[in-house]
Amino acid sequence: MTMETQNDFLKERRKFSPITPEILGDFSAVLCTQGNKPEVSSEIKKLFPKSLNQGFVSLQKGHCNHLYPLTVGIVFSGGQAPGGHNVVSGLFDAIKRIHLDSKVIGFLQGPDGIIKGEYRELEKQEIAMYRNTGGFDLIGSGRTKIETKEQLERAAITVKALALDGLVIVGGDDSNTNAAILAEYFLQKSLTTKVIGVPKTIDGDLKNEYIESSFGFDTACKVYGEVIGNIARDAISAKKYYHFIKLMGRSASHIALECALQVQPTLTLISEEIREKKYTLQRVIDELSRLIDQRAKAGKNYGIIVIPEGLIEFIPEINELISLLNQIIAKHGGQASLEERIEIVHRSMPSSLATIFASFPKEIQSQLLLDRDPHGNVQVSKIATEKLLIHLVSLQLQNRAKFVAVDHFFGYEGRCGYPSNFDATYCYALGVFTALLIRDGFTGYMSCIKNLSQDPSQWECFGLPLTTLLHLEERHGTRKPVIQKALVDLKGAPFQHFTQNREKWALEDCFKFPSPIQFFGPSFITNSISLTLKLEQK
Ligand code: FBP
Repeated sequence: MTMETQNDFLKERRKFSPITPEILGDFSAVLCTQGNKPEVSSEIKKLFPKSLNQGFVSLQKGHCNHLYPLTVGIVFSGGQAPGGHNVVSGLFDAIKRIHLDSKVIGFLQGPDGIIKGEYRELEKQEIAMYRNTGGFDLIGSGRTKIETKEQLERAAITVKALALDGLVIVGGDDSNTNAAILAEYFLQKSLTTKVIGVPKTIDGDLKNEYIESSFGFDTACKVYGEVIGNIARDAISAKKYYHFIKLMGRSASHIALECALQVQPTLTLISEEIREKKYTLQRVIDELSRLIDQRAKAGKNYGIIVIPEGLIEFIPEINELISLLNQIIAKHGGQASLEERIEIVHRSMPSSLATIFASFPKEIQSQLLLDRDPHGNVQVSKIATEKLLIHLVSLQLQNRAKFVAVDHFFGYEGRCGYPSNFDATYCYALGVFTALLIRDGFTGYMSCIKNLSQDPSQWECFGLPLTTLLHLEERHGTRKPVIQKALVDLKGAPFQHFTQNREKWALEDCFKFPSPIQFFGPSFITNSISLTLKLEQK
């Protein structure tokens, strides 16, 4: 970042100094200490023999006399999430507190930087420019997975050449699976580099009984919440449009649910519920059309419809269609043109699925046939589900109700916003604690913090053995260790709150209008947390 890219707000915001948990006050008086060992399945034990003796790690009072400098590498992996730069700042400040000659090495453009040995040392001045800013532009990010033998060997060469004491992988479920694989590999090769994962993703699906929230979710939802609220206000002012708003979140509907709680839209589809109730696409269209008809009778030809990005994969028959398309593309994909792909689909699909496929507009058919992501999955962010629903609802309504729809997709808008106080503080503390895990010699752990709905001074840091999160899953014909994505819990408090209120929201226009994220002002506003976290920890 150059002086030209600064602005007055940025100068002011950089001064924000996150509160750190009290326990992180005096480094010489605390030690990361291993406790109970969690259960790990026998299949995982076989794959991770060297990582087995790991117990949960907590910070205990004790005397630490660490006398030598640390060299720690850090990499951003996967999609951007607000707060990443504060993980770097927290890590940097902490290892400098441990020893003034310590260094942070930033790997460039994601895991590729480790494999290709592309990195640079991050200096104090440069880090200062990025404190409390969004994005991952300090060092960039990428989606390469380090999993093949050759990639692991290259990663080992890089960390050895740099004599890294620690390697910090900031990522989601896939990246933290890679962190576990790398930690095990380094142990097997007797390398001393400690590997620590940091839970990141705006999608909010890296959570479970141990991880309360991934960073980035809070800010992204606040950014989307503000804009959806603005659109809702436009809708009730003009009273002429239905706004169909698709929100990011590759699989789970946590973002859509959080925004529903914030804004109280006319209707929010939750993919997990649709799958549980085995709704067909036609059933979804019927429900939408029925509501639009009902509102029309009350003179309301407008509304806000929120759609999670992953919806189509959760509708059972479309999921079947997509699996078949995945197979077809894996077999013929590389070489075939779009027209050829469409032709192959018509030839090789059972007629029921071919009929559904043929009922989609050409644009959607093409999007469903785009190349898959590096994991072989359809790129849901590139499929205009919001447009598909508008198209099908229009056909269904057949001019019965006055229906003029506008489509929106919010995703990238929220991934690089200035982190909220919550994310800025959370990330800084994660960075600091990560440095202590490395200082005290732990590897194969995720840096975690609990009690996140309390004041940050009371937050509790702990190390979670990454193997605890792993189980085996069939991926492209082979059983691989993966971290399960956490879907919306239909029995959980956030979804329950939503279901108790949604009928009222559907008919009575109960919209709320969240403000832009506030960085200055009363603490109950600047330090607010997501409604999901609030309800979950009530
Ligand atoms: P991560 O899981 O890597 O954090 O990324 C999440 C996400 O933002 C999804 O919501 C979205 O589907 C996807 O990334 C988009 O990927 P890309 O940035 O490659 O377009």
